[in-house]
Order: sequence, then structure tokens, then C-alpha cells
Amino acid sequence: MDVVVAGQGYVGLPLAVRAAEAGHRVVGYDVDLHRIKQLTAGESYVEDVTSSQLGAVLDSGAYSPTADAAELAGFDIAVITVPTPLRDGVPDLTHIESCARTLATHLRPGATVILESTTYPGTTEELLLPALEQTSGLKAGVDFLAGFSPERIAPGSTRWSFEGTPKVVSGIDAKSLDVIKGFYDGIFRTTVPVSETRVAEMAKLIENTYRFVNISLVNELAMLARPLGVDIWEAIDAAATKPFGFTRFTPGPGVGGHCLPVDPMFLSWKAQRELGVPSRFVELAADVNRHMPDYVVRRLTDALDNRGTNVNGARILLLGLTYKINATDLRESPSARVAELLTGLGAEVRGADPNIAHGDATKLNVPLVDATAAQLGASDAVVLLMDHARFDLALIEKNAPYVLDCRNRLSGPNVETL
Ligand code: SAJ
Repeated sequence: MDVVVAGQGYVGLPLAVRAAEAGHRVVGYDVDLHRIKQLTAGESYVEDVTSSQLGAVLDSGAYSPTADAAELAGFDIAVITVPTPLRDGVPDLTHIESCARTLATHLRPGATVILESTTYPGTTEELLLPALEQTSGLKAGVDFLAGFSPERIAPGSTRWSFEGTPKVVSGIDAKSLDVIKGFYDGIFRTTVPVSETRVAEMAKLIENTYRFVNISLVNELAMLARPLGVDIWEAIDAAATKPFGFTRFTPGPGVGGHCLPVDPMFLSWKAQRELGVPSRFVELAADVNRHMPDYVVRRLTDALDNRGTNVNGARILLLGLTYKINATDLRESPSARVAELLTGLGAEVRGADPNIAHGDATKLNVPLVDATAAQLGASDAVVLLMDHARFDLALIEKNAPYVLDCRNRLSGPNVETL
């Protein structure tokens, strides 16, 4: 079939390439001209798609990237995988709306539109369909089909492959579900049909809200355990030996990324708007997670005080600036807030992260250095925020005068854990 995947990011590009490999003729549409230039040159910027995979579907003609909306004409299936960020705590669905209107100019009777972008329950029915109908003059469920299928990309995951991750699918009616399930059955090993689109929209939010709330729980327990004289890390490891009814989460310097800090807020925003009450769990979890950088800085200033060093003027080295271990993404990374707070207290802050290019650190306003013995030894304190595999942990233990270890990876008289 003729397939359009609108949005060629970490969700859209893997889907477009897998659909091309499954035999579809795929147009990868994105408004970012630089991305289209890279894709046309066979350069993948997404962990889950190698440049050789991209090159193969480009060479076969099965996949063609474009920023020209005219090339969307004639699609049988269009999948929307555009960002849905929060703007001042409010879901920003403008990318979905503008993409839907662009697709609608080429929407033909019998075609199908699928939304994958994470959003609040009701978006497909309340926003996507009207945008498609108003611009095309066609009627959903009569002239064209539609549905929602949440993305479940775990960037860089070695355990779950793209096609090996079960895919929840839904349609606005039985015919839509049938066509949408058939499309994904050709790409994913398992599809999970549900009765309506808002169930699929809600399933995605449940997945990530569950994770967000439980991370905030262990973060709060970490802050309580220390004054109670309990090693929270050992206690969590012991709890994790329970083979049922428990999932292991670990404390950290905060919750970053473009999924977890965002997705649960869609739920709370929708509940507040529709029901007049927010989700208290989500609001509390957000408060706890949002303040973990403050807790890290408080622990650090206490440690410096105990060593007779004033945080004002102290040389602090932050290790691991991305939002999660072994990631390259800086979005919503807690390191930015930690650096901002320490700088505000007069500390001289530097950062080290082998996963990011020195040019990327400008977003953090933190000078980047390498985690060498000299840099470690020249610091008054070191904070291990993300325990990237590329860090030499023994070198850190040996050379840092003091380390606040937010990941429980180090040991020694100069090491304290979160
Ligand atoms: N974090 C903790 N403690 C934990 C787990 C995570 O502090 O026990 C922090 C991480 O350091 C990071 C943030 O939470 O700052 C998010 O980490 P994450 O492991 O959830 O990674 P993400 O944001 O890439 O989440 C994505 C999600 N996938 C999708 O939304 C499709 C999530 O549902 C996946 O479970 C996760 O990937 C994954 O498992 O890789």
C-alpha cells in the first residue's frame, strides 16, 4: 500500500523504515528540511534505525523522505507521529492539528489515518476527526477510516525490539480497526486490539503514569530512609527479590526525557479541564520528581559544609548530563536544574558526559570537560548523575575528593549515595 508517515523522529522513522521493509511504498514526511536532507543522504539520526537499513529502503525506492506535502497525494494509510509537548503545563496539540490538515488536503475516500502521538483520551474523536473532515469535506467512518495506536519505543533498548514490542491498536469503528490491525500485523509480531480509540489513548498514559508515580515513590522513600539510617538501595534490592507484586525502580536526581515528565500531565490536565479535579497522584509525583535536583544540591551543600568548604566558590564536576543512562538526549534532563541551582549558589560548575558533543552542552550553560583524573582531582566535589557505561568508575572513586553518587555505583570513604 501507499503509506505516509508524518513526523520522522524517534517514533516515525523506525515505523517508516519497517513499513518499507514490509513491502509498502512509504513517504516519510517531515517539516524539518535538515532532517529530510540527512535522510535523503542515507544518514540515520535515530538509534533504532541504522544508516545501512535506511540506505537499503532508499535504494529500493520503497522509502522516500520529503518535506513537500504535494508528495503525500494518493496515500492509502497515513500515520501521524508528531511531537505533543507541554507548553506551560498545557498539552500542545498544534503539531497534530496542522499535520491532520495537511494530510486532509490529500485524503481520498477509502483511506485511513492513524494517530500515534501520545495525547489525552478523546483526542482522536475530538480533535483529529474534525480537523480531517473540515479540511477534506469527507466524513469519518463513511468516507475514510481512522484510529489511534500508541508508540512504545524504548530508545536503544537491547531487550525489546521494535517489531517485538506488542502494539495496541484501535479504530473509530470496526472497519477502521480491521484495516489498522491488518497494517500493524504486517510489521509487529503482536497487535492488541481494543474497543475504542480513547481506551488506546488511555492505555499509553497508564503505562507511563505508572512509571512516573513509582519513580517518585522511591525518590520520596530515599529522602526518608537516609535520616532513618536505612540504606535505601539495599532495601530496594531486598524488596526486588519478591518474585510477584513488585517492580523495581531506583531513586535518581530527577525524571527527564520527553515521555515521563510529560505524558502523565496530559491525564491530569484532561481531568482538571473536564472534571474540575486534577489527578492528585500525578500532581504529587510531579512535585516530588521535580524537586529531586533541589534535594541533590541540598545533600551536596551539606557534604561541602561538613568538609569545611563553602558551596560559594566550590569547584563542582557533574558526571552524566543526559536525561538517562547511556542516552544522548538532554531533554528535560535533571542535570540542567542541578547546574542552575549550584551556579546560583556561587559554585563553579563543569560537566562531563561522553555521550554528548561539546557543542550540545550549550543548552545547559555548563562548560564541558572530560572526566579525567586531573579534572576529578581538581574538584571540591563530584556528582554522579548518570552512570553511563563509558565512565571509568574506578578512576572516579580513586581521584574525586568527594562524590555524591546518585546511582549507587561507587564505593569508598569519599563516596555518599543519594
Ligand atoms: N528513572 C529513575 N528511576 C527509575 C527509572 C527511570 O529515576 O527507576 C529516570 C531516568 O533516569 C530518566 C527518567 O526516569 O530520567 C525516564 O526514564 P525511562 O527509563 O522511563 O526512559 P524514557 O523516558 O526513555 O521512557 C521510555 C518510555 N517509553 C515510551 O514512552 C514508549 C517508557 O514507557 C519505557 O518504559 C522506557 O522508555 C524504557 O523502559 O526504556
